[in-house]
Amino acid sequence: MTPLRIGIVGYGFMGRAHSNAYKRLNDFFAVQHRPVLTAVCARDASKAQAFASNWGYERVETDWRRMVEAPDIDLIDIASPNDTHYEIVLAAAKAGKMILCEKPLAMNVRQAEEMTEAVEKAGVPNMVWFNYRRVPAVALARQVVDEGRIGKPFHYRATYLQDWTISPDLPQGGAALWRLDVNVAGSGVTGDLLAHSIDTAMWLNGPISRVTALTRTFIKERTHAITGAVQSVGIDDACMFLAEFANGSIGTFESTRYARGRKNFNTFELNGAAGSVYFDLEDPQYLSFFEYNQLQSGQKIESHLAGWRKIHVTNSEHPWMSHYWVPGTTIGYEHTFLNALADFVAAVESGKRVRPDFRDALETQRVCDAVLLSAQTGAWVDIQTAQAEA
Ligand code: SOE
Repeated sequence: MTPLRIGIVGYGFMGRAHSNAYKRLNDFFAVQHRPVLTAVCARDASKAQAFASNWGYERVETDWRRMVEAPDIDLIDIASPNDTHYEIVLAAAKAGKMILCEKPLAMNVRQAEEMTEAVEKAGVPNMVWFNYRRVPAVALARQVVDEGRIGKPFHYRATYLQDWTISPDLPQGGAALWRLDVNVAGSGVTGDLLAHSIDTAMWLNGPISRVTALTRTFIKERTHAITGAVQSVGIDDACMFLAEFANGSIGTFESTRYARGRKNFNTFELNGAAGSVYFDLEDPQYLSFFEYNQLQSGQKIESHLAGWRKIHVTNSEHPWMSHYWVPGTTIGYEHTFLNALADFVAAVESGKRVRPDFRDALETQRVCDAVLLSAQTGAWVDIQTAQAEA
């Protein structure tokens, strides 16, 4: 087997999720590469060392440039805060490394364009960790769409709700709460949560052509965890937007971190002339599907038995499930990263394009930026470029 020597930047929640995928890849997927946990990089050497010891990384680096240039690293994985992605990607592409990057790809479209150009010019395999595409039920929704079972689409409806920032006492900034600091995160729920919803939406229903948005910052000032000063809050705590898709359907997107009781409530529904699909990440083993397919005298009608079916997406025929347990048994959140990694490595081996790559993530970034601009101006904003073909 060929070693795939990993250098990861960041040891937080995503550093753990990705590391778990590297460790389990060969247990479940018959690929030719074997990930080697070579280095973890972070500014805090002792925390990085604790992470390295726990997950089995061979060494610790405190300067990402050294790690990017190290000859014994094949792949750079960026699991650090959003404001670090740009520089690391440009350097890693220049060094000819494969690159996996956390979402959102960049702080803004300008950065995302440069990053996409850099990886394409360097010809390095790249992928962005929009992991929810790799929930088997979400991938089954895509299959249902591809099979023409939704028919002409009319509506797309997405929500992504959490509740962990409601307390005004929560500081902003620092290792744990950088998502609240606009200088580090770039935006609030738009880049952090709606980027997921937009990626899924465009994957299922095609490009978004224009948007109009409303954002709200409920708590205007928070103490900064690093400076200790009370500073104004620059992120969007909540965002709602309307979208028009290029295929003529219309969509609503809603996200907040102030929906009391909602922890990671990521849902979508797509309604077409022939059928509908509905998914809820808090019930992730299921895809709900309504099919308008009862035939009577050659005509489609709704019979007395028509209704939503809740498909338990755990059969071997379902995406990725044959790699795990027996039908009826479930997999979890961590497997979405494992599935993504397996697809990435298989694509490296076959020379095929893996999705979502930087070009896909750039299109998502265009929508995020358009949403934020629309929220500022109150106007509809067109999304300028065409989405790469799926
Ligand atoms: C935010 O709370 C967060 O951790 C996001 O950053 C992740 O992308 C999402 O999957 C779960 O929620």
